[in-house]
Amino acid sequence: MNRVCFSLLFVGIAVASSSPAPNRVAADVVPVPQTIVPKRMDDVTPRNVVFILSDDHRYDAMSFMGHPLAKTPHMDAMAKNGVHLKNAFVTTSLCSPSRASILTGLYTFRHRVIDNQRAVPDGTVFFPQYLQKAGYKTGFIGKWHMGSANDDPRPGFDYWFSFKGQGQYYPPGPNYTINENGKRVPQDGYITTVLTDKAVNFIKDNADADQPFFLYLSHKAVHGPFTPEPKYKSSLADLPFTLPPSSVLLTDNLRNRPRWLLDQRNSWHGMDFPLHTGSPVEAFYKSYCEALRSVDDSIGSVMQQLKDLGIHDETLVIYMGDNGYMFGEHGLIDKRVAYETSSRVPMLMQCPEILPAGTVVDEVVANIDIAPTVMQAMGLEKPSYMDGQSFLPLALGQEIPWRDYFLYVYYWEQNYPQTPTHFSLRGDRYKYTTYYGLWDTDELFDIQADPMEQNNLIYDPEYADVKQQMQTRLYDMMDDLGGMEIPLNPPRGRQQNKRLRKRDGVKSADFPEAMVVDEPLRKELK
Ligand SMILES: [Ca+2]
Repeated sequence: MNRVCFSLLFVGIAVASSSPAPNRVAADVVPVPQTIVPKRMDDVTPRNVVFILSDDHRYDAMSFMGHPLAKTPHMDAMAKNGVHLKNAFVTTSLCSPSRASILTGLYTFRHRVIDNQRAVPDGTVFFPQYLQKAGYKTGFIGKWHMGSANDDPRPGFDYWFSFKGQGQYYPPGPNYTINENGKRVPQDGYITTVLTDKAVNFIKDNADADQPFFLYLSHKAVHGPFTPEPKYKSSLADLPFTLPPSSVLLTDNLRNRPRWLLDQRNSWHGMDFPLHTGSPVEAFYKSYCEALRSVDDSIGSVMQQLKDLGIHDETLVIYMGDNGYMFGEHGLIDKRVAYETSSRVPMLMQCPEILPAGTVVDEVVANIDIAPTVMQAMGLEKPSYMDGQSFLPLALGQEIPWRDYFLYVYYWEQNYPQTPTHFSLRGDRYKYTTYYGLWDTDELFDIQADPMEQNNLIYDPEYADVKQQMQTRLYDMMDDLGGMEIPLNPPRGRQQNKRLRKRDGVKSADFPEAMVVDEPLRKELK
């Protein structure tokens, strides 16, 4: 699957070196222009695109993946009738940063929406602005969640239906309202259904227009606290459940796991004190999968509307999650970290007119690729400043240059101090993660031999060269992409920093065995 590393920004990472190159010159980072100039592709007929995003849906929670709890017939149908991009990732596993990457085509260190607390910087360009400028009809329906101060319509959309922050599964009171094109309207019922109804109406209203449409349907579900629709509540309660093997408590650190990881187990984002409750992970997981059933129904409703209007086969539909989620993996809940279950997302695509049914794409695709992909489907060239690349050719079976290494970044949040800043590089076989600004261990995994990331190879002499190559490549890549500075923000909001005493809450984890010595290392100094 590895093809020649692709051009422009990624030229600098094509060749691995075993030691840092002091005279290396980083590739130029193309700045984001402030004028929107869409460039049409002569050889592409623009088509309608529906992009459906869900919240916190992990990559494997679909029934066709063999998941023990999820029931997702419409997602299964998308994979059967279209394309399953089975190695889909997000560049930062967190709601706002991931959404900003989808909308800008940029890495987090470039769009600078580094957490869930802050607004988008002035001057940010969202890719639907190009679509709108090209004359297409654009609609945004659902969770925006970049800036909680207001839910005013954002640039790039002809139709707008959105709410502040996370939104609500049910209206919290009689006066709760949603912003529809600048007017306050009540939320009439369960949020997934409300958003789906608006989406279906948008498609109906725009199907006969002279120009194609772009719909961005952005679900609140399945973000916690997980609230299933009444018809699905407790529908999975009786299914058997087992925690993942990586959830087993380690009472020492002979396997050289990071201290922060072992400490996080007893925290807001750990399975021993999840969200500071005593609730079992099993109950969380089942509610999550029950809420997901309504998202799956939403896909079914959109598909049915496309069929009813006779535009099903010509419309490109993309489904993805904004980040993964852990239910006991590594002793954690939640996302943020670079581990597979957190950074991987479901990605499905369907367009029977052009995409062969049952296609599986192996290449690593990401949230930064959505903007270029949608733009290509609508006959517009990708702006050169974007970090991502259209994966439409991959789905068509075309041989194109593609990334061979994937960069992941996460920036420490004062609100959730359990998870450190980290940078991670994932190739076909190895994954290297460094935790920055922390006296702790880095990690190296052979993800082919050890897909659950349990055996840290970072201290194994046999892998010293691999570690060095991955480290060099990671920093070269960040240099080329403009990621060598860490964005900072002042504290804001609550800090979830508590531990539960009865679960060893006053003790910190052991240092990794490889970092502990029994004798002085410099015996010549008395
Ligand atoms: Ca999310």
